[in-house]
Order: sequence, then structure tokens, then C-alpha cells
Amino acid sequence: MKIKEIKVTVCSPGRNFVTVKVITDEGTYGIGDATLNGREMAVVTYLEEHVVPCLIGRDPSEIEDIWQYLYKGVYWRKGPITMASIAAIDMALWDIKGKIAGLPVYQLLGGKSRRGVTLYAHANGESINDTLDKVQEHVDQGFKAVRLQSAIPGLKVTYGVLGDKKDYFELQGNRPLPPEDEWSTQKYFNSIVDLMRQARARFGNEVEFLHDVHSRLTPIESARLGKLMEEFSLLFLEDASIAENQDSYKVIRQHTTTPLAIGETYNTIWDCKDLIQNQLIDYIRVAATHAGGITALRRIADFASIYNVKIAPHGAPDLSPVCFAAHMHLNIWAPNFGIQEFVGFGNDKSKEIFKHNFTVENGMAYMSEAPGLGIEFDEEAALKYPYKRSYLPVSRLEDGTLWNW
Ligand code: GCO
Ligand code: MG
Repeated sequence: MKIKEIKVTVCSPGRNFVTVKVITDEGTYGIGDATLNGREMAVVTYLEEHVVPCLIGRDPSEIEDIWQYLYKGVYWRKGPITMASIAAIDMALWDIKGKIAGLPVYQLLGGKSRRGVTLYAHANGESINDTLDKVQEHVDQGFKAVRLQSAIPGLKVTYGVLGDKKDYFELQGNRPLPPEDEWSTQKYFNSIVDLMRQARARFGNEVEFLHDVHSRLTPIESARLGKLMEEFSLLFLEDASIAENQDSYKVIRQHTTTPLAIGETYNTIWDCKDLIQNQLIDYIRVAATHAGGITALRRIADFASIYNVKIAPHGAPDLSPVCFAAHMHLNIWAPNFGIQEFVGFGNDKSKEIFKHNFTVENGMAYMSEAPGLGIEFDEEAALKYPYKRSYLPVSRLEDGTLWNW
């Protein structure tokens, strides 16, 4: 069997998604997600111009060799554009292997380690009460873990809270240029403790709480936040500080027992090696799409397992349902699975394009025995919603200094 054709499609059913379809000379095909938000077209060009020509005629069953060929075989290793491209090809090849074997991908990884995949939902509110009402809605649906983000009083916009904007493109205004947010560490500290205190008062200890700092704090500020959060027993505190310098997490770790999670922007095992090996984190949040696919995530999961670090894959709306499918297979298999972030299965347009049989019940996701990844991509439907240029916001301190978004 040989790879005959590889198609790259960008569609925008509310967010841009880059989907890769690898087709064999025997008619079997597989799909993968290569979405890199705000830089989608760079990945498309990388794939079409530099990857696809090298893969035509190769044996699609050689997943590991193709992964190494695209990673080690290229002088310019790593980076989000390279790794998203490798990831999409890798997912598609696992999809093909599963379809040919007549087995879901998780069976090829080693089979199930659990009945279903525990999810955490998002509660984002304009005020603490609003956020807690949203927690209640999730609890009523059976979720046992919820991420809490609330607008910070005194700031124009807060990460995770769309305000009166219903859709991501609306947030960017009519010109597709990066919107600008404001950040004040002092205002944040004034509100975050209240949020968690009121949340525990209302929900007791029955619900797991999580929170995403979105890299706004310095390590010593994160250490202080971690200490303040201890009484509220978070499942984890996410992206407290940037860890380009992985050693900086020692500062946080030596001060607090609040569990720490990081990794959604990481592209390789090297980005998190020291964090894991030195046991500076508790959850690694790499996404299959951004860190090199199923082959790479399996390796990171195994490495993390010997240091008691669990996987908690990124599950934001800018990862396509194909990435969610890849995560489902990894999560159901990985002995050290922690929790999966979940924001729903997308809007109606997205559901028209991506068809699957994943189900959610009482805060857990389940999968069918469909062979491969168990997700289909409707190219005709995708063409109805073409690519739209779009950016994430940027963040500035109140005096105008550029900050981490
Ligand atoms: C999360 C993430 C997202 C990111 C988004 C960027 O934890 O879900 O932090 O909300 O901001 O993926 O596009
Ligand atoms: Mg995050």
C-alpha cells in the first residue's frame, strides 16, 4: 500500500481548522488536525510545499519511520509549524492503520485502561455569581470538575470571558487584527481569592475546581497564588507562569502544594523534559495537534508516568474535533491519564463538517468501537465555510507594556 494523495483543507465554522486527509492507492484514507490558530496558513504552506511531495509513494503503515523522517530527517527540527504538520500526518496514519486493522486506535496503543474519559468543563462569567451559576449548570449536567474564570473588576476584558461577544470573530471586531487586552496582577489577586472562596462556600468539596492563570504571573507571584489557593484544593492551577526557562518552576514548587499544570503551547518532549523529570509539575497539557501527534504524545505520556505526572490534554475550541478524537484514544489508553478539558463538540456548522460518535454523560466522554480515530471529515460541508484571517488577542499592562496573553 502506498500514499497516493494528501489534501489540506482550511475551514472556518466559527474557528479556523486545518484538516489533512491522507489517501492511499487502495482507497483507504485517514484524517489529522494541523490547526495552529493565528498561523494557520503557515502550516498549510509547510505541508503542501515541503511535506506532501516527500510522502507520496511511501508506505503509510510505517508511522514511526515517517514521524522520524519528518522530524529527524529535517535539519530544522521542532517549532509549532513543523510539529503541527507532523502531528496531522501522524494522526492520519494512525487512522489508516486502525481502519485497515478494523480496530479503534486505542486498541493499537494497548487497549483501554478505564471505562471512560473524565472531563472538566468551563465556567466563564462576567461576575463571580455569573461564574458560579455556570458551575451549577455543569454540575446539574453531571460534571465533577469545572474550570473557573471570572472577569476581573476594573479590567476591560479578561482572558476566557467573552463579555457580550458571542463568537470569537466578534471579539476581533470587523478588522481581523489582534484585539488588545489589559492586565493588572494586583487587580487579579484582589478577585481570584474571592472567586474560589465563594465557589467552595456554594459547592462544598463535591466538585473539583481548576483555574487557568494563562501565564500572566512571574514565578514568585505564582508561588504566592499557589499558597493562597491551597485552602481551596484545586485539582490544578494551570499555566501560572511561562516556563521557557523550565528551572523557574522550582521557585513555585518549593513554596506550594497546589498541583501545577502546563504544556498547551509545547511542541516537543524537550519543552517539558526538565519540568517532568524534576517533578516540578503534576499534569502535562500537551495537545496531539501541537506536539507531534499520537506517536509523540504516547512517548511524552510514558516518560511522564515514571515521574507521577499525568496527562491532561489541551481541549480548547481552537483544536479541531479530530484532535479531540486523537486525545480520546490516548486518554482511554494512558495509565497516567488525569483529565480532559472539554468545551463541547462545537457549533452546528462544526458538527456538519466533523461527524463522530463520541458521547458525553455525567461529565465523562465515551467512544464507540469504530475503527481508526472514529471521526469523519465532510469536505463538501467544509468548503461552505472558508478560511477567515484571525488572531488571538495580545495583552498589555495598564501602562502599555506588552505582557503575556
Ligand atoms: C485553555 C487554553 C485556551 C487558549 C487557546 C488559545 O486552557 O483552554 O488556555 O483557552 O487560550 O487555546 O487559542
Ligand atoms: Mg490554558
